[in-house]
Amino acid sequence: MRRTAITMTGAALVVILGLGAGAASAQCTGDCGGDDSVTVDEILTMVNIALRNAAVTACAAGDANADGAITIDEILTAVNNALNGCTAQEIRAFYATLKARAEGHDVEGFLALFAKDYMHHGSDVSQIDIPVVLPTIQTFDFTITGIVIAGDTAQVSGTGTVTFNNGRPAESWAEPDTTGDGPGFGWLKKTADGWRIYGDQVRADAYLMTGHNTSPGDDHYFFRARTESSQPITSVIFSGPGIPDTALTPDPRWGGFTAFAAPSSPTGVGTEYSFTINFADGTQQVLHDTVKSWVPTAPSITITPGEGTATFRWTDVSPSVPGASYYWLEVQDDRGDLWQLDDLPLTRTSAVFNEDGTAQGVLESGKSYVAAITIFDQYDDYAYQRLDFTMP
Ligand SMILES: [Ca+2]
Ligand SMILES: [Ca+2]
Repeated sequence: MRRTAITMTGAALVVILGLGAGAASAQCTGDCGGDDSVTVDEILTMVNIALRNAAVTACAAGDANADGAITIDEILTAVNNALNGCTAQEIRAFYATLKARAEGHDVEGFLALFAKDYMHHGSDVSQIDIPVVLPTIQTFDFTITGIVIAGDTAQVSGTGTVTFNNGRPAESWAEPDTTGDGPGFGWLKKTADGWRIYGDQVRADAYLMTGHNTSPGDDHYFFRARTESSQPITSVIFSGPGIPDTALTPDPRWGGFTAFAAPSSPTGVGTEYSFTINFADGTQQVLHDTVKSWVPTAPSITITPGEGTATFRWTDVSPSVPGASYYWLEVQDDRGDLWQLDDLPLTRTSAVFNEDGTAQGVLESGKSYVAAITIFDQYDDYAYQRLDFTMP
């Protein structure tokens, strides 16, 4: 309707005088009066200026690039603001600033665009590695497809794409990012300093993986529940169908909190489990994750010990594992991890102890060890087989 009004302006040119240059302080193109909204009257004023029926001082806020003239693109921006509100323009400008600071490798300036109480899936701003990643950014683009404003917060949907100057493949992501993988650029909050990245305010990341132990004589399915957070946590309870409520405990190997729980039988894909997280400050959040897959089978492993080394061979079961992603070989002694090969391609079916020189010890004659081969799928759900072996 407001667009129609503009096409009629030729018949209704009204010069509105007396709106001072003070309105130029408004960020909103076309908001001649500085009240944070653009009205049809204000657009008519801009049209009059463009037709030279009025001085640009009649609507300094319409002259977005301050060149003393009002052009069609400035009128179109004002129309957009009339339709979508001035806040949308502020938010678009915010992402332009984000892009400029990212591509300018301005670490301090980029960090300043995060709210002080930013929190996204358990990560605060110190945990998203901006000082490390920003200098490697070539281009940073964010295409906005929608803005929903609620009070002093905004939920922005769109797509971000980043390219890198160090050969790392380009990355794209969608906002709102509900997976927790991204930094939560789609959640904004208006602070005294302007719009800032706020994150989803979820104070922990909680996720459920499924496991399947296929070791001889010990074939069973289980859940591996994990939480991670930048916030101190006092306790986490994992609960849902088929398992007793299970307390997570601090995970010395991977950090965060972990628990294993075995259902009597695998629950269906999509079954929801909850994580009741009690934070040290007395607050609580309940997060959820669902069963995404069960890996039906693990490779069979055979071990051929030799003089100070061992050869591990396994069957490639990836054709019978939907979304199979990679293998992982681990060797442990009685103290724990001795050697591991991570993220092995599915074409690999053998390895020789310490072929990459990363073992934390040697295989000693007469001692017993454990080897495990694990296959992971696209969700990091997994199945493994373990075997003991004794060195000759
Ligand atoms: Ca106005
Ligand atoms: Ca202009």
